[in-house]
Amino acid sequence: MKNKVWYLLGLVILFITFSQAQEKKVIKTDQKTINYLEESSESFDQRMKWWRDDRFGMFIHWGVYAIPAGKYNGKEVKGIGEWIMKHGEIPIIEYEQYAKQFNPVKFDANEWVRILKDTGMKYLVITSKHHDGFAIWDSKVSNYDIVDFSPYGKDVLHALSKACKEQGIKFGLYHSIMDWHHPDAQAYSYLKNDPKKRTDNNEHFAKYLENYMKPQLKELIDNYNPDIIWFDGEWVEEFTHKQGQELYQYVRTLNPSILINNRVDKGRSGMQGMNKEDKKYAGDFGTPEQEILEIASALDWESCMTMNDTWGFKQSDHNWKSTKELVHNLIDVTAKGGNYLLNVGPTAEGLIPAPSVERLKQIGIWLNVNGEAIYETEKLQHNYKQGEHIFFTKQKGSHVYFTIILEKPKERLILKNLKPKDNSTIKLLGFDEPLKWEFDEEKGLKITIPKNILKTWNNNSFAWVFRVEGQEI
Ligand code: H79
Repeated sequence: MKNKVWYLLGLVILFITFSQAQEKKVIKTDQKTINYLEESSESFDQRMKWWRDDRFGMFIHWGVYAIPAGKYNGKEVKGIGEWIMKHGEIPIIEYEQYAKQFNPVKFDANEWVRILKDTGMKYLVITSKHHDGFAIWDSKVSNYDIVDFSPYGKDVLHALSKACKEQGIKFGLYHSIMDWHHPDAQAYSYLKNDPKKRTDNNEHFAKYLENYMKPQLKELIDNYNPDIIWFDGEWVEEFTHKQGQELYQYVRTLNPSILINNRVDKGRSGMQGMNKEDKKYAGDFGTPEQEILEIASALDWESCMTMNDTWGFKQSDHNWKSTKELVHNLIDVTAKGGNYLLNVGPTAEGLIPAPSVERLKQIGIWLNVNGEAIYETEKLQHNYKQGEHIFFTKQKGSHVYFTIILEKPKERLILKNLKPKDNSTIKLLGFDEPLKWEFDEEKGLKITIPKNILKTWNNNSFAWVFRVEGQEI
């Protein structure tokens, strides 16, 4: 009897060892055969296609910081809301008390995705983990998450990824490399000026990457199948260029079709967000933050921006941009070949603030009429702009051009760079009436706008789009 038990046990051990060896072998060969850092331009173009076509996405910064909402110990803390832990110098143990209160009972994933869709946005990027280290999904790697640590007890990312998939919206995750909560990752944030500062920060940080961040990313990719991983906080000094490249490789190995921003590596030059040119850095697109590139770029880029002055909800921030400014930004970005990722910071209860909802609704009304000039467009070969208030885009792979004017026009609009096809019709989107036009090699294209149409320009016009079939000159 005893012998039999030993024999069986031996078999089990042999089997486990064998299957583990097999598993390792598979992972190794995969990593050897595909170097994702050296992708052909065809494969890159194919992977980027949906993102380039979609143009407009919603950024969501949501986490524990929505509870203090900018105030600590009754005092207003300066700066962006999601940085309150750092700017308010809140000790970890105190910040954890906020996490213990996080109970967003009004959160409704379908409602958020409905708002996003009605705005005309096509993809979502939400903070799975911001710099404060708190996870808004049910992580098995840590207890510091919304299910294990907070009264709410429900997995927000599960609900949101499901709602997005059901409603045809691409789903992305923002994930911070910097982490103010994990003991192995804190050197930059808390111990920097400490006389007892660790001298082995790099080793600790490497452990945090291997044993914590990567397993969490694997969970996220396995469970929620995100289309984008949007890294941030890559500037911490312990994080290296080599680790960045490995991280890129790691994520693509888990899902080859995923898109990854350039903050996965150390290439970003300041808030302008495009890569420095001295090395080859990992990452699929540049990330200008709170700004729009001055001129078009041949590289892919996405401008992320707040609607007021904070990413995470802050009670006292009422400095909202006007809808007109937001629509103009979307046009400016699109004409320069970029994407626009516009942020909302929901409250601790789980609601998108009313001033954001109002603006999103208005943007949606504009896009409903004029979206043709934004989605699936490309930038013009020569001029994306004429003067300060006229922008151009072009329907991909066709001869249809869009002239977008940001201010009320006069009765005649003169364009220097477009030659319409003979006998073609020029229309103003939203109006049925074909417009009179004349073309002269020297003077350019002259479009006449009837008075009855001109009269309809009002505060909610934001911008008008002329559809011209022809060619660039
Ligand atoms: O998540 C939002 C913000 O919390 C986060 N990024 C957006 C998307 C953010 N973190 N920090 N900041 C914004 C401002 C920090 C800028 C700096 Fe730097 C970090 C200055 C020096 C280190 C930017 C990155 C300039 C150089 C590296």
